[in-house]
Amino acid sequence: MDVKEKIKQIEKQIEETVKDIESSQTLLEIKMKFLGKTGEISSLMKNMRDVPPEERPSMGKLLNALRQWTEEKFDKLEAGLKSIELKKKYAEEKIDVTMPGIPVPDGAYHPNTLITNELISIFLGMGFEIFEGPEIENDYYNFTALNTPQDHPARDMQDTFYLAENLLLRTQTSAGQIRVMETKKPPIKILSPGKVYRSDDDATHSPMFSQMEMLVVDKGLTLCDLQGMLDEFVKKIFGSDVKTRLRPSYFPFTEPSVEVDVSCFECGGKGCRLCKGTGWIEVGGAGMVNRRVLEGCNIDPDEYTGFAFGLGIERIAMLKYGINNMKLLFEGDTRFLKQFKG
Ligand code: FA5
Repeated sequence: MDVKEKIKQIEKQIEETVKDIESSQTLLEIKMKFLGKTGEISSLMKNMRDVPPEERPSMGKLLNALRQWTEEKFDKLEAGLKSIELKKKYAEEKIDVTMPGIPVPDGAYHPNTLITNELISIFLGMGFEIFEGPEIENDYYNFTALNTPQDHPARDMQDTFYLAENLLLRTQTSAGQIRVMETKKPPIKILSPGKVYRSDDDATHSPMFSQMEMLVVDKGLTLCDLQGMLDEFVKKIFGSDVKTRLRPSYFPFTEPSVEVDVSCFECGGKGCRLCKGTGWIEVGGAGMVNRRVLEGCNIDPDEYTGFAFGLGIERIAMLKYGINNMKLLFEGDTRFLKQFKG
């Protein structure tokens, strides 16, 4: 067919196809049919090779004019359609600011987080710094440097998860005491929260739980300073009427060692179900840092003394919020968790 004829035909075809077009997407598809790499106009241009050389300039002119005409036509149509589509989109997306909102339920802090934050704020207020040790520890920091050598019977007090011969999941945040004393010289005032692991599982014990450790090393510290600090912290967390009591105990890394009891805040010390009739509730272990531990960290025990205290966060949360099963703290049941608003 004669090229001029073909051009006319294409123009007519374009006019007809775009006549009723309503979407810019369809327009784009049609545009490709004519102007795309394999489109009709491009094919015509490729056929120029077959046109005799003397006719090429005039033919080229005609084809360029067709191309330009087509491009302008599609551009114009596209602009018009896009503007209609945008208006339609805006109309559909119109926001009625008078409509009632969709309520987003309030989140709640986990009881462990509440207790941890409370403890941190109490101890930061007393001038403590925070230290976080690793959860995967080696035997040295978790036991040996804490005066608990390989064959020490106290290793049986904490059923340990071993990862390799010398590598374990720490059983106590006390491991952090050594890491701190190795690198920092007294005066030391450290608070160390974190997860610990033991092969232990019942209503009041979990294989993974959280502890919070306090360590103070300075000149002239005595057990009275420990009791003074405990009194202060216990009153802040459980109430101003609550008293503390130190009971003799044993930990290899403290000497003397004590168990820390608080007077039952439920019955005021008269005896109830919570304190099992004793009037006292145990909250953690403590003591004066054993001089062998200080020596191992190159701190002179004749110049410095220290005290340490370790408690279980879940245990404090259970006491404070009256939770009777530790499992509730790990199950993630939102019916339970949403009761705790911080
Ligand atoms: C210790 O872990 C010592 N490191 C504490 C310490 C620190 C003593 C500094 C002296 C100086 P104990 O094994 O008693 O002590 O654990 C401390 C607290 O962790 C307990 O009072 C209890 O509240 C909590 N606890 C122990 N085992 C579990 C468990 N399986 N699940 C939940 N809480 C636990």
